[in-house]
Amino acid sequence: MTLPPPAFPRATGSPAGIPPAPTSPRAQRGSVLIIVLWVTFGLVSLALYFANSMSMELRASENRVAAVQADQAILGAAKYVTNLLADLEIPGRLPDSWSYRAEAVPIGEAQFWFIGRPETDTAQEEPVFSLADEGARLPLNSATAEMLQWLPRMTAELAAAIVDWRDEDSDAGDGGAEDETYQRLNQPYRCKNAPFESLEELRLVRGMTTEILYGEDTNLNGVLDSNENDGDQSPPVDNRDGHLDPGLIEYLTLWTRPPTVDDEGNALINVTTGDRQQLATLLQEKFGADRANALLRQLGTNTAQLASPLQFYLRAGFTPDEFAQIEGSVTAGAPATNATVNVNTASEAVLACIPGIGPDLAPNLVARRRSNASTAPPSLAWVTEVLDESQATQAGPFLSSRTTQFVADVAAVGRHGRGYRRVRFICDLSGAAPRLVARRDLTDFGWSLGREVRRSFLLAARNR
Ligand SMILES: [Ca+2]
Ligand SMILES: [Ca+2]
Ligand SMILES: [Ca+2]
Ligand SMILES: [Ca+2]
Repeated sequence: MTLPPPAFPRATGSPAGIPPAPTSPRAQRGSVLIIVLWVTFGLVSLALYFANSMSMELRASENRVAAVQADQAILGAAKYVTNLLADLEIPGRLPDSWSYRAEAVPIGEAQFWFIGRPETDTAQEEPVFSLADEGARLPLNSATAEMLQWLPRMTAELAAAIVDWRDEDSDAGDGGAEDETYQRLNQPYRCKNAPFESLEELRLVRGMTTEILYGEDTNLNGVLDSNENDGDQSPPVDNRDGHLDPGLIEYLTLWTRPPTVDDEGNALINVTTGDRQQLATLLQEKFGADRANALLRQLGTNTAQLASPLQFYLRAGFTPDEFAQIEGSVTAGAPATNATVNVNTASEAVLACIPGIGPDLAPNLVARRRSNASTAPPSLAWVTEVLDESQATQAGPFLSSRTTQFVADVAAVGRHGRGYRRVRFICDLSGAAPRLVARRDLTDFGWSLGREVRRSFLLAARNR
């Protein structure tokens, strides 16, 4: 019996009946190496991926921590301001900038700054660090259309529309806008017919644009940042003239209130409607009986037409020094409903809006104020060196010499200059104790601390 030939197992991929070449140990080791390399490569990629996402997470949480630190610094700054303003050396006047800390003030690992306003030069590129005077601004809820018209970027129609927005009636002023206009819009809404509650509300008024409201100063720091002087290379579109042309928001306020008490907390004496005996006592205490009698004689008994302390000054014939001593104790006219502008701090653009001053006399007033320099206590009397009697009488009801509302525009950063935050507070001193009456978060308006501060953080980061 013959045996059949041995059958070779058929290997997949081998031609039938041909045995596969035996794999050498070296080839096997090569394959394993490649597999191991791939696995290692995969593991390393995964590790790198997770490391990267962890480092991103770490950085994000560091930023969050820094932001919390900055928020805390802002709260600290608010406390600092209320304490500082509770004890003003010269009531009604912003404390001198050397008497408090306004720049890179440390609170733990965070720091804060007060963003102020430059005295004059609007071509300045680095911010001024100080508190600011809200009384330097024009009161939006009481300024007439004729006054508003003189503001930069304003038109007669827009001024009329602003007044229509806040007045109770629905009769449109000349070129203004009431319900009828707003109801015709694609997305209609009602005219408010009530006072403004925020300056941003102006964006609802017919004719208002973001350019008119914010102007070139898009980060609202009062100085010319590089993007605000490069034409249309980066927002905003600006005229590249090397000067800051701010928007309306820079000149307006909702927060000024005339004081009702003097520096000691006593009610003011109204020289128009108040008790004459009270006035006589005040004058006798300050200047003695003889001088008091002379002043009262000159004033006369018919005071019903006195509309302002400035008119009182002119009528009674005080010397400027005398008047400065009693100014903080008197008021005049109807119970003050109109908020006034501080003539000792207001800009030329704001003074130009005041009746009796206007754009012609505003530069003279500012020039005279600068040459007079420090007058302590602050006074109105010097205004009559520039305005004649009729101009001063016209301007008087709109002017004050002191302020009881100050601005703390606080910008803060946390650890390593991260977590930028900014909040603008209004501190009101018109009552018995300082009160924060308004708070506006300005973080979204972007970096406001200028190039120098940013550079110092970059340098510090490089040296870490
Ligand atoms: Ca109206
Ligand atoms: Ca700016
Ligand atoms: Ca620009
Ligand atoms: Ca400009």
